[in-house]
Amino acid sequence: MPRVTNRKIADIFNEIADLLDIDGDNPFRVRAYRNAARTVLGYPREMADLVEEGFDLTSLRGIGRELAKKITEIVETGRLEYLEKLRKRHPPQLEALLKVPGLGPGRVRLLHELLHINSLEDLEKALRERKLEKVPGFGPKLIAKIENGIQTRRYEAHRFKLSEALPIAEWIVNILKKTKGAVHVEIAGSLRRRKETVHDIDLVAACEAQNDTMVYFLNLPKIQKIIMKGTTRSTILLENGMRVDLRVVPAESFGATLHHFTGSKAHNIALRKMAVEKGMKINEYGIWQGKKRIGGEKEEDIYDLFGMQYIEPEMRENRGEIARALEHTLPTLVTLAEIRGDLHMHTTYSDGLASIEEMAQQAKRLGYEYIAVTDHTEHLKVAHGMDEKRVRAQLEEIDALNEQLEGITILKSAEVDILEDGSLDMPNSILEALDLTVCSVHTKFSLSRQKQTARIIKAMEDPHFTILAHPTGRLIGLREPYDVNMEAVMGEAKARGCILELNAQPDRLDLNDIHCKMAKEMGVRIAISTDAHSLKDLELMRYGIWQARRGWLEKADVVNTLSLSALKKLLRTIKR
Ligand code: DGT
Ligand code: CA
Ligand code: ZN
Repeated sequence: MPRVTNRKIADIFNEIADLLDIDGDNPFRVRAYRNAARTVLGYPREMADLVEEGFDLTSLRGIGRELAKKITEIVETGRLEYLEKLRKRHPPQLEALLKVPGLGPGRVRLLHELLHINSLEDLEKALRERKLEKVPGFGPKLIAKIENGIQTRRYEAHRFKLSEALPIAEWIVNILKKTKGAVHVEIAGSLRRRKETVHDIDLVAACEAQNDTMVYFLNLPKIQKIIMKGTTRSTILLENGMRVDLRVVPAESFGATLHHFTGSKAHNIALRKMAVEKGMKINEYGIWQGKKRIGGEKEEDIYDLFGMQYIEPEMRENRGEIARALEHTLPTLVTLAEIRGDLHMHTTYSDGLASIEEMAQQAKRLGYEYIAVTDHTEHLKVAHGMDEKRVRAQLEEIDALNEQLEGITILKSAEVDILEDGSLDMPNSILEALDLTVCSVHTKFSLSRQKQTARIIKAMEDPHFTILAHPTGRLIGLREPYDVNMEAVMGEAKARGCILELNAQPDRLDLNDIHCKMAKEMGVRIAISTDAHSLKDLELMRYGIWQARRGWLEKADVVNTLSLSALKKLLRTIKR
């Protein structure tokens, strides 16, 4: 068990204070918990150490026998039974209400008692129905503050990674497809556009009038709460906090509804405007000329209306795709089937879970022609003869495997650190023996834009530099990209023939869609790689493909669509 920090103890006490306050409990008790939280947080030593030393906690300011016992329990078990009991008595969504600006425990209690508001959704509904105005003390100023607060909260609200939402959406779609009366069930929204993060799961179903689809939807396992319930539209909240929306429509309007709820909003608005200019109307129910429906059963109907090409969902962001579709010059987006190899992966030689041979066999099963093994060299120092020996051993093993294996070729590579001064963390004697390198920044993320850019460009000047791995270093929702002049980096890559990676790990997806499009426009080639650390990870390629498609990439832009011989030829042009 990780050691309990003072921060965690203080958080627990504050949460207790909030919940007691909502209950209208004795204000002195509430204040005692808040004071205790402050004492713990401000104390220079860790409570965990004090407990271990048998220190008398009651000697601390504001800590009596009861609170001392609770601190000991938290330190020893990592939890507090009393808090868990309190939580059970309160709707889990109440905590979210407390965080809305303008709402404290007292007001949350009032809303709970008078209007039965238990969640953000309830609060939004009450705002829409103008019920708050009747609550004592809720003047127009406070209501405006709450309304704004909710808006920003909604904006910042937790978004889910594509890889978290998609499997759940696919699971639900598969269940609903089998229900009586279901004709089509499809994922819509940002999830269908394969955005790297999504706010919710939007589903659209075409059903016969008599169907079981909605009933099954409302009875899915793992529902925390039904937010809205109707015959044509319902919204549920899953236990993991994801909202899922289902719309059920007749088959004749399925295309129009699917199109509408796939978005993006900007893409839809642009098309609707064009329809109006032609004296027609597009809405979620169909395409209309006056009161007459002239299409909408299929999504293609909408694009056919303007004589334009069908636009893939990944491109529907109003970033120029409509003009290109009208000209019939849309890119032919790269597909998973076109991928012939994976150029970034780790084996048991570093922190991977599978051997080189296992990775190669798995890649072959996925239909690939080649892989590059790119174990880390972070700890490889020139002086460490042993490490160099180990790399040599790996290269020999690869030679032996290439002799022995049929239908798959293993390229010799390594993930090489780019040091702060822009040099590559590996001796030339080894670099020379590799087929390609995957070079990455793993340290000094906070260098100035100018220094970071110069560092990467300097690294590219090394004749052994092949691919820039995860070029911005971001981790979605966890770490911002480092500050770098991407245009300058791409300019250098173009000049030297270096490749930029699109790392397919769902929490990286680095490059992002905008940068992919920029690379394409600048003539810089991309390698879509999984950075796999296990056999399963090799299947993450699809996430990279989707991101590439959002960035308009075609087969010709992606180096690992090349055959082995074409790739080798390309690598020779980079290695000067
Ligand atoms: P998200 O959920 O934030 O990840 O992104 P989306 O694009 O899934 O947005 P969402 O769930 O609010 O709405 C789904 C689609 O419905 C959206 O992409 C386009 C359509 N839509 C929503 N609101 C509007 C609107 O006010 N006007 C138009 N034309 N379409 C809208
Ligand atoms: Ca959505
Ligand atoms: Zn890696």
